[in-house]
Amino acid sequence: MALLTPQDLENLSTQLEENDEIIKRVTGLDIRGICEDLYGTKPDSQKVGIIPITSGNGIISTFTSSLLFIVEYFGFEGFVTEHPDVTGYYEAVSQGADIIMMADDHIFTAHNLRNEKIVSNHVATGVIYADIASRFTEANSKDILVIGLGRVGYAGASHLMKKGFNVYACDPNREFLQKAVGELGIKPYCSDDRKKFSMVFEATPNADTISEGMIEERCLVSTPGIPCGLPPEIGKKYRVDLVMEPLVIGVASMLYSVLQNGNS
Ligand code: 1J1
Ligand code: MG
Repeated sequence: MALLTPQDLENLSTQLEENDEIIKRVTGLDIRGICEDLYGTKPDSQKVGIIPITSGNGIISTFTSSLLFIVEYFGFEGFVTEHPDVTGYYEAVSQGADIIMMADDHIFTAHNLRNEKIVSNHVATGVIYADIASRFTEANSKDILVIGLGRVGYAGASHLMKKGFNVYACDPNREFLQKAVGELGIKPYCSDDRKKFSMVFEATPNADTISEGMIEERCLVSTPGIPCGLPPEIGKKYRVDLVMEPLVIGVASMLYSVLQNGNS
Protein backbone atom coordinates (compact mmCIF):
# COMPACT_ATOMS: atom_id res chain seq x y z
CA MET A 1 0.00 0.00 0.00
CA ALA A 2 1.19 3.48 -0.81
CA LEU A 3 1.70 5.33 2.45
CA LEU A 4 0.47 8.88 2.67
CA THR A 5 2.83 11.69 3.56
CA PRO A 6 1.89 14.81 5.52
CA GLN A 7 2.24 16.76 2.21
CA ASP A 8 -0.48 14.61 0.63
CA LEU A 9 -2.81 15.74 3.40
CA GLU A 10 -2.15 19.46 3.02
CA ASN A 11 -5.13 21.39 1.65
CA LEU A 12 -7.41 18.45 2.32
CA SER A 13 -10.51 20.64 2.45
CA THR A 14 -9.63 22.45 -0.80
CA GLN A 15 -9.03 19.12 -2.53
CA LEU A 16 -12.34 17.91 -1.11
CA GLU A 17 -14.25 20.93 -2.44
CA GLU A 18 -12.66 20.69 -5.88
CA ASN A 19 -13.34 16.99 -6.21
CA ASP A 20 -16.87 17.26 -4.86
CA GLU A 21 -17.61 19.85 -7.55
CA ILE A 22 -16.20 17.67 -10.35
CA ILE A 23 -18.03 14.61 -9.04
CA LYS A 24 -21.32 16.52 -8.93
CA ARG A 25 -20.82 17.79 -12.47
CA VAL A 26 -19.93 14.41 -14.01
CA THR A 27 -22.29 12.12 -12.04
CA GLY A 28 -25.10 14.39 -10.81
CA LEU A 29 -24.39 13.51 -7.17
CA ASP A 30 -21.87 14.75 -4.63
CA ILE A 31 -19.75 12.41 -2.47
CA ARG A 32 -22.39 12.29 0.24
CA GLY A 33 -25.12 11.50 -2.28
CA ILE A 34 -23.04 8.74 -3.88
CA CYS A 35 -22.34 7.16 -0.47
CA GLU A 36 -26.01 7.25 0.50
CA ASP A 37 -27.03 5.70 -2.79
CA LEU A 38 -24.22 3.12 -2.82
CA TYR A 39 -24.82 1.80 0.69
CA GLY A 40 -28.37 2.95 1.48
CA THR A 41 -27.17 4.48 4.77
CA LYS A 42 -26.97 7.84 6.53
CA PRO A 43 -25.07 8.82 9.67
CA ASP A 44 -27.27 8.91 12.74
CA SER A 45 -25.16 10.41 15.55
CA GLN A 46 -22.65 7.52 15.58
CA LYS A 47 -19.47 8.33 17.47
CA VAL A 48 -16.18 7.47 15.75
CA GLY A 49 -13.12 6.75 17.90
CA ILE A 50 -9.89 7.37 15.95
CA ILE A 51 -6.75 5.72 17.32
CA PRO A 52 -3.19 6.72 16.37
CA ILE A 53 -1.03 3.63 15.74
CA THR A 54 2.74 3.67 16.26
CA SER A 55 3.77 0.32 14.69
CA GLY A 56 5.85 0.07 11.52
CA ASN A 57 6.63 3.48 10.06
CA GLY A 58 4.72 5.00 12.95
CA ILE A 59 2.46 7.98 13.26
CA ILE A 60 1.88 10.15 10.21
CA SER A 61 1.45 13.66 11.55
CA THR A 62 -2.01 15.01 10.57
CA PHE A 63 -3.35 11.53 9.68
CA THR A 64 -5.71 11.16 12.65
CA SER A 65 -6.59 14.87 12.68
CA SER A 66 -7.48 14.57 8.98
CA LEU A 67 -9.71 11.61 9.79
CA LEU A 68 -11.44 13.64 12.49
CA PHE A 69 -12.07 16.43 9.98
CA ILE A 70 -13.58 13.95 7.49
CA VAL A 71 -15.71 12.18 10.10
CA GLU A 72 -17.21 15.49 11.23
CA TYR A 73 -17.64 16.76 7.66
CA PHE A 74 -19.92 13.80 6.90
CA GLY A 75 -22.01 14.38 10.01
CA PHE A 76 -20.56 11.88 12.46
CA GLU A 77 -19.33 12.68 15.92
CA GLY A 78 -15.64 11.89 16.38
CA PHE A 79 -12.64 12.00 18.66
CA VAL A 80 -8.96 11.11 18.49
CA THR A 81 -7.76 9.15 21.50
CA GLU A 82 -5.15 10.70 23.70
CA HIS A 83 -3.00 7.54 23.72
CA PRO A 84 -2.04 5.37 20.73
CA ASP A 85 -2.29 1.60 20.16
CA VAL A 86 -3.92 -0.74 22.70
CA THR A 87 -4.26 1.96 25.33
CA GLY A 88 -5.99 4.14 22.74
CA TYR A 89 -8.31 1.28 21.78
CA TYR A 90 -9.31 0.83 25.42
CA GLU A 91 -9.86 4.56 25.67
CA ALA A 92 -12.01 4.70 22.51
CA VAL A 93 -14.29 1.85 23.58
CA SER A 94 -14.53 3.13 27.16
CA GLN A 95 -15.58 6.56 25.90
CA GLY A 96 -18.47 5.05 23.95
CA ALA A 97 -17.15 4.88 20.39
CA ASP A 98 -19.64 3.17 18.06
CA ILE A 99 -17.10 2.94 15.23
CA ILE A 100 -13.34 2.41 15.57
CA MET A 101 -10.93 3.74 12.92
CA MET A 102 -7.23 2.95 12.89
CA ALA A 103 -4.40 2.21 10.47
CA ASP A 104 -1.03 0.55 10.50
CA ASP A 105 1.14 0.31 7.36
CA HIS A 106 -0.86 -2.61 5.93
CA ILE A 107 -4.52 -2.14 6.83
CA PHE A 108 -6.63 0.90 7.51
CA THR A 109 -9.94 -0.23 8.94
CA ALA A 110 -13.31 0.97 10.20
CA HIS A 111 -15.12 -1.36 12.59
CA ASN A 112 -18.68 -0.72 13.71
CA LEU A 113 -18.91 -2.21 17.21
CA ARG A 114 -22.73 -2.10 17.17
CA ASN A 115 -23.48 -4.16 14.07
CA GLU A 116 -20.08 -5.93 13.76
CA LYS A 117 -19.44 -4.56 10.26
CA ILE A 118 -15.76 -4.17 9.38
CA VAL A 119 -14.20 -2.80 6.20
CA SER A 120 -10.73 -2.08 4.88
CA ASN A 121 -9.76 1.15 3.17
CA HIS A 122 -8.69 -0.90 0.11
CA VAL A 123 -12.12 -2.32 -0.50
CA ALA A 124 -14.07 0.85 0.38
CA THR A 125 -11.78 2.95 -1.83
CA GLY A 126 -11.96 0.55 -4.78
CA VAL A 127 -15.74 0.37 -4.60
CA ILE A 128 -16.36 4.11 -4.46
CA TYR A 129 -13.84 5.19 -7.12
CA ALA A 130 -15.13 2.48 -9.45
CA ASP A 131 -18.69 3.55 -8.67
CA ILE A 132 -17.89 7.20 -9.44
CA ALA A 133 -16.37 6.21 -12.81
CA SER A 134 -19.43 4.11 -13.61
CA ARG A 135 -21.82 7.01 -12.96
CA PHE A 136 -20.43 9.19 -15.76
CA THR A 137 -23.53 10.74 -17.27
CA GLU A 138 -21.78 11.38 -20.62
CA ALA A 139 -20.59 7.79 -21.08
CA ASN A 140 -21.39 6.38 -24.51
CA SER A 141 -21.58 2.70 -23.47
CA LYS A 142 -21.37 0.37 -20.48
CA ASP A 143 -17.72 -0.39 -21.23
CA ILE A 144 -15.36 0.57 -18.44
CA LEU A 145 -11.60 0.16 -18.05
CA VAL A 146 -9.96 -0.86 -14.77
CA ILE A 147 -6.20 -0.27 -14.62
CA GLY A 148 -4.52 -2.23 -11.81
CA LEU A 149 -5.95 -5.33 -10.11
CA GLY A 150 -4.37 -5.15 -6.67
CA ARG A 151 -6.60 -5.01 -3.60
CA VAL A 152 -8.16 -1.67 -4.57
CA GLY A 153 -8.55 -2.43 -8.28
CA TYR A 154 -9.91 -5.92 -7.66
CA ALA A 155 -12.59 -4.62 -5.26
CA GLY A 156 -13.63 -1.97 -7.77
CA ALA A 157 -13.70 -4.44 -10.67
CA SER A 158 -15.84 -6.81 -8.61
CA HIS A 159 -18.27 -3.99 -7.80
CA LEU A 160 -18.54 -3.02 -11.47
CA MET A 161 -19.24 -6.62 -12.54
CA LYS A 162 -22.04 -6.81 -9.96
CA LYS A 163 -23.44 -3.54 -11.32
CA GLY A 164 -23.63 -5.08 -14.79
CA PHE A 165 -20.89 -3.14 -16.60
CA ASN A 166 -18.66 -4.52 -19.36
CA VAL A 167 -15.45 -4.53 -17.37
CA TYR A 168 -12.11 -4.57 -19.19
CA ALA A 169 -9.02 -4.68 -16.98
CA CYS A 170 -5.27 -4.82 -17.16
CA ASP A 171 -2.40 -5.49 -14.79
CA PRO A 172 1.21 -6.32 -15.65
CA ASN A 173 1.02 -9.08 -13.01
CA ARG A 174 -0.32 -12.10 -14.90
CA GLU A 175 -1.46 -13.84 -11.71
CA PHE A 176 -3.60 -10.85 -10.71
CA LEU A 177 -5.07 -10.68 -14.18
CA GLN A 178 -5.85 -14.41 -14.35
CA LYS A 179 -7.44 -14.29 -10.89
CA ALA A 180 -9.75 -11.44 -11.95
CA VAL A 181 -10.64 -13.23 -15.19
CA GLY A 182 -11.34 -16.51 -13.35
CA GLU A 183 -13.12 -15.18 -10.28
CA LEU A 184 -14.87 -12.09 -11.60
CA GLY A 185 -15.19 -12.71 -15.33
CA ILE A 186 -13.58 -9.44 -16.41
CA LYS A 187 -12.21 -9.17 -19.96
CA PRO A 188 -8.43 -8.76 -20.15
CA TYR A 189 -7.53 -5.49 -21.86
CA CYS A 190 -4.43 -5.08 -23.90
CA SER A 191 -3.51 -1.69 -25.38
CA ASP A 192 -3.08 -3.38 -28.81
CA ASP A 193 -6.88 -3.85 -28.68
CA ARG A 194 -7.21 -0.25 -29.85
CA LYS A 195 -10.33 0.09 -27.79
CA LYS A 196 -11.01 3.44 -26.18
CA PHE A 197 -12.99 4.11 -23.02
CA SER A 198 -15.05 6.99 -21.72
CA MET A 199 -14.93 5.62 -18.14
CA VAL A 200 -11.63 4.68 -16.49
CA PHE A 201 -10.98 3.54 -12.94
CA GLU A 202 -7.24 3.57 -12.23
CA ALA A 203 -5.82 1.93 -9.08
CA THR A 204 -2.05 1.65 -9.25
CA PRO A 205 0.81 3.16 -7.26
CA ASN A 206 2.43 4.21 -10.54
CA ALA A 207 2.46 7.34 -12.71
CA ASP A 208 1.75 7.35 -16.45
CA THR A 209 -0.39 4.21 -16.58
CA ILE A 210 -2.89 5.90 -18.91
CA SER A 211 -1.91 6.41 -22.53
CA GLU A 212 -3.62 8.13 -25.46
CA GLY A 213 -4.74 4.88 -27.08
CA MET A 214 -6.95 3.98 -24.12
CA ILE A 215 -9.18 7.01 -23.73
CA GLU A 216 -11.93 8.85 -25.56
CA GLU A 217 -11.93 12.60 -25.65
CA ARG A 218 -13.78 14.12 -22.65
CA CYS A 219 -13.64 10.86 -20.71
CA LEU A 220 -13.79 10.46 -16.93
CA VAL A 221 -10.80 9.12 -14.99
CA SER A 222 -11.44 8.20 -11.36
CA THR A 223 -8.34 7.30 -9.36
CA PRO A 224 -7.18 7.16 -5.75
CA GLY A 225 -3.67 6.30 -6.96
CA ILE A 226 -0.81 8.46 -5.80
CA PRO A 227 0.96 9.42 -7.99
CA CYS A 228 -1.74 10.07 -10.57
CA GLY A 229 -1.78 7.62 -13.50
CA LEU A 230 -2.89 10.29 -15.97
CA PRO A 231 -0.05 12.35 -17.47
CA PRO A 232 -1.12 16.03 -17.26
CA GLU A 233 -0.50 16.72 -20.95
CA ILE A 234 -2.80 13.85 -21.97
CA GLY A 235 -5.42 15.04 -19.50
CA LYS A 236 -5.30 18.45 -21.14
CA LYS A 237 -5.23 17.26 -24.74
CA TYR A 238 -8.23 14.92 -24.24
CA ARG A 239 -10.04 17.33 -21.89
CA VAL A 240 -10.32 14.58 -19.28
CA ASP A 241 -12.41 15.02 -16.14
CA LEU A 242 -10.25 13.75 -13.29
CA VAL A 243 -11.45 12.63 -9.86
CA MET A 244 -8.44 12.17 -7.60
CA GLU A 245 -8.04 12.92 -3.93
CA PRO A 246 -5.82 11.29 -1.27
CA LEU A 247 -8.10 10.39 1.65
CA VAL A 248 -11.61 11.87 1.98
CA ILE A 249 -13.47 9.88 -0.68
CA GLY A 250 -12.17 6.51 0.54
CA VAL A 251 -12.87 7.35 4.18
CA ALA A 252 -16.41 8.49 3.39
CA SER A 253 -16.96 5.14 1.67
CA MET A 254 -15.60 3.28 4.74
CA LEU A 255 -17.91 5.15 7.11
CA TYR A 256 -21.13 4.71 5.11
CA SER A 257 -20.24 1.09 4.36
CA VAL A 258 -20.03 0.02 8.02
CA LEU A 259 -23.45 1.54 8.73
CA GLN A 260 -25.03 -1.16 6.57
CA ASN A 261 -26.91 -3.93 8.27
CA GLY A 262 -26.89 -7.51 7.05
CA ASN A 263 -24.68 -8.98 4.33
CA SER A 264 -23.82 -7.37 1.04
C1 1J1 B 1 -0.70 4.90 8.87
C2 1J1 B 1 -1.56 4.95 7.62
C3 1J1 B 1 -0.92 4.24 6.50
C4 1J1 B 1 -1.92 4.92 4.41
C5 1J1 B 1 -5.05 5.67 2.73
O1 1J1 B 1 -1.85 6.24 13.05
C6 1J1 B 1 -1.06 6.74 12.22
O2 1J1 B 1 -0.82 7.96 12.19
C7 1J1 B 1 -0.37 5.81 11.20
N1 1J1 B 1 -0.14 4.53 11.78
C8 1J1 B 1 -1.25 5.75 9.97
N2 1J1 B 1 -1.84 4.08 5.43
O3 1J1 B 1 -1.19 5.85 4.24
C9 1J1 B 1 -3.03 4.66 3.43
C10 1J1 B 1 -4.38 5.13 3.94
C11 1J1 B 1 -4.00 5.81 1.76
N3 1J1 B 1 -2.87 5.29 2.19
MG1 MG C 1 -1.33 5.90 -9.85
